[in-house]
Amino acid sequence: MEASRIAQPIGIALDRFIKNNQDHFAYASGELSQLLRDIALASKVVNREMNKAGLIDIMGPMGSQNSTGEEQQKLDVLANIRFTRALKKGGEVCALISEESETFEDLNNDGGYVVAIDPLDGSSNIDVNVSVGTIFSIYRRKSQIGKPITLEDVLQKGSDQVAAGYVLYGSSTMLVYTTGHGVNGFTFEPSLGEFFLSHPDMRTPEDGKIYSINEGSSNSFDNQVTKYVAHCKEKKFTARYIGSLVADFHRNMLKGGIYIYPATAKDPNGKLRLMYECNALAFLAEQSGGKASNGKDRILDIIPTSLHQRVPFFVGSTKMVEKAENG
Ligand code: AHM
Ligand code: MG
Repeated sequence: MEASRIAQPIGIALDRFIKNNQDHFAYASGELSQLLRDIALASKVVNREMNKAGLIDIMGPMGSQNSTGEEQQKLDVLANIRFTRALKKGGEVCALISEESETFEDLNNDGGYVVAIDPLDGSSNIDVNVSVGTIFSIYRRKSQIGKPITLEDVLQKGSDQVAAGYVLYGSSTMLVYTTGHGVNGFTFEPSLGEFFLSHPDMRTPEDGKIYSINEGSSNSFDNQVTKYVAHCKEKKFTARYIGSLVADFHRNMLKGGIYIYPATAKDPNGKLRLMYECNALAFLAEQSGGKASNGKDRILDIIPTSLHQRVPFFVGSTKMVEKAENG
């Protein structure tokens, strides 16, 4: 379901873009704008840490302390701390769901938003200098401001998202997000410390020729997925699997393709998490003209039953996802 799309000139700074488009938000109080800025700020800090990743061993082993006396952390833990801190200080978020925490965290009871985040997805790729990402979903809280957080606040379905996006720490760092009016991508300019609009109104091609799936598990794919992979080979599609969801998704959105993480013997419900991996990317996929499902049903319609619930994930070009769904 696409609403009106935002049109802005290439090169506009993220802050200005957010400000210019504030009246597109359902509740244009400025809080959601501030929240997006907080996420952008934290991502710049994480980006800085990421760029030093290979140097950490040189500068001091894990377990040692840095100059400000903090323990040196693995980057996914560190990213979680950075985002949590930024959202807590910002004040707009009442509850934070994170891949890194078993239960949700109460941040500010006066906040009107709930955030679900995977602070650093694909973090096993950092050691080998491969792109990783941050994925986030933003919801309005359902309970009254100031009252205790309820399960209804934290277990909202994907179609309730008011904004979602990702940061891709790749050959350049990009922030890509939607507020339900199309998808826009911003590239980080390190010397200025600012994101600039580089990919306005991103569109997923309706069809594509790239398929991304971990074929190492092909012995345990069900018939539907086995058949679809055979179809991709028959058509001589290109296989591309980085093993870093944000990077695979980003490439497919730009070039046309499908990403599948199906149910496998090891992960009977798939590996990926509904609340902070699939919902955000499903929202972005739909907003850019693509499609996302669990192989049968629309991801955004799934009513979550737990914070860390897993789902099989099929996302990308509409025609490819439809073909994969129909076997
Ligand atoms: P993570 O959240 O533990 O980093 O796992 C998610 C990652 C995705 O980025 C990636 O697409 C997938 O796991 C790869 O899994 P596999 O190695 O099983 O193919
Ligand atoms: Mg993850």
